[in-house]
Amino acid sequence: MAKPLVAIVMGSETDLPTMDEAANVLRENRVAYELRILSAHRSPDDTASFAKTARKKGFKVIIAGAGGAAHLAGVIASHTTLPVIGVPMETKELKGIDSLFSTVQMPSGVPVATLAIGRTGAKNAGILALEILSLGDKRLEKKLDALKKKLVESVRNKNKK
Ligand code: RP5
Repeated sequence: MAKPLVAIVMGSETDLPTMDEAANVLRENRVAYELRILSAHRSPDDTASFAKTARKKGFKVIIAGAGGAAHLAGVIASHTTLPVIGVPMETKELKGIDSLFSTVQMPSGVPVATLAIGRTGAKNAGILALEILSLGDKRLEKKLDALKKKLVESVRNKNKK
């Protein structure tokens, strides 16, 4: 089994159906990843220790999804220099606006690359992770080129009906 390059972390197992979108992209492109439940509020010490050791363990990118007062991606980014991609979960009460604002509004010096709310953001997080990894990986560069072509075709095909 290849060493995981991407860590997909989430605040709760209730985030898993959304974060699976990121995992699917990585699996389809044969990139090894690790899934983990870590909470900035419920298990703060475990979250910090994961973030502090992630680079040494060989991870290249961290995708962090959380909802509500969504501090997971930001807390992780505060403890690592790896790129952190944030995915705001959709929430029942505020439709994910709460998650979006608390993930995206990071202070100067601590970036989190925050994507769209919910499944779209999770899928794009998987693709963005591939793009980061492709900087040093020709196989992934080709896969991403193919993905772009597929997108173009899918729009063109709509006009052929
Ligand atoms: C956050 O609180 C999690 O990321 C989740 O989106 C939200 C609700 O968690 P549960 O109460 O469903 O475990 O920490």
